[in-house]
Amino acid sequence: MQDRILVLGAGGQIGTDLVDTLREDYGTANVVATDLKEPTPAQKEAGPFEQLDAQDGEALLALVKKYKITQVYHLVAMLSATAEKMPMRGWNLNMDTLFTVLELAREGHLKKVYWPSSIAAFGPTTPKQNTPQHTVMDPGTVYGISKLAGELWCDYYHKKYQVDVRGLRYPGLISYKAQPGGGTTDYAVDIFHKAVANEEYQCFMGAETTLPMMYMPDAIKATIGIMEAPAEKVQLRTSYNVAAFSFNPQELYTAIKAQKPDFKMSYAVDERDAIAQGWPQSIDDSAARKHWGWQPDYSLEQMVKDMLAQLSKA
Ligand code: AKB
Repeated sequence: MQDRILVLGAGGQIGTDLVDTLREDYGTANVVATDLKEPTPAQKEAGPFEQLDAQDGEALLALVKKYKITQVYHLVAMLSATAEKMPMRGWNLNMDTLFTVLELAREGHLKKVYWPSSIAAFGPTTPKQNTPQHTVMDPGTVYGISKLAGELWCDYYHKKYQVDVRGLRYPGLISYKAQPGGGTTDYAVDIFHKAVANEEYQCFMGAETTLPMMYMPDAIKATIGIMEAPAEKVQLRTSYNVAAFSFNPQELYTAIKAQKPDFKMSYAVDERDAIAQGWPQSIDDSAARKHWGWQPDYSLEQMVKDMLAQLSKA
């Protein structure tokens, strides 16, 4: 049977790229994009799009039936920085939407579910270098707590109800098609927009605050990779560590400046730096590599060159 896919949060940073790639792989008509926001003319033209509040379980079930959906990629989330400003709303959104989708799968409406975790599921006493797959997890943000709890619920639904749910702990993601919204790692995208506009960038992250990061093509490759892996290879149903490279703002600035020598950056560090201080600096993703063959394609230098080239075209 042809898989039919529904993407929740399709207008977000990951969703925008993911929908394009899924449509290339599965055919436009087989990938339904949904988002809380009204579709743009481009989204309407690109393929099936439905406006949906992912917290509305009945509306979601109606779409699953209407389009005979077999897989859901659940990308709805309130990210770390925003959720710190409205903790209960962040918690409710992140958890309610996950339960809605897990329940649909438990009831037999879905064959497979994708749900993303994050490096935010780790915390201040987690080993910061080469953070292992299995280690101390003591997240210090509402977003991180929701990701850790979500991972455990995914594992529970898999063990107890045989729900085929798969997930990744994303590092900071860098992309040119859509802006991130409300994350701690957003500076690593904002900086490119300023560089291409020939404007100075004021960085909210401390110069030496190192975080694991990944270019979006690799994040999409990992996401579709784990979803297409044979079920027996996906041995962990919490979420897998995945990694590409790590840098701090000063190192990213140096890499951009090598391409754009006039680019200038200053610092106005805010509370997002403290969030980042509680996260890993580099990630051990050997379990993902061993179990289902993950490996990234882009280095920091390749990502910087491609970001500048893509944004300059726009
Ligand atoms: C954030 O900064 O909140 C996200 C994440 C690392 O999950 N980009």
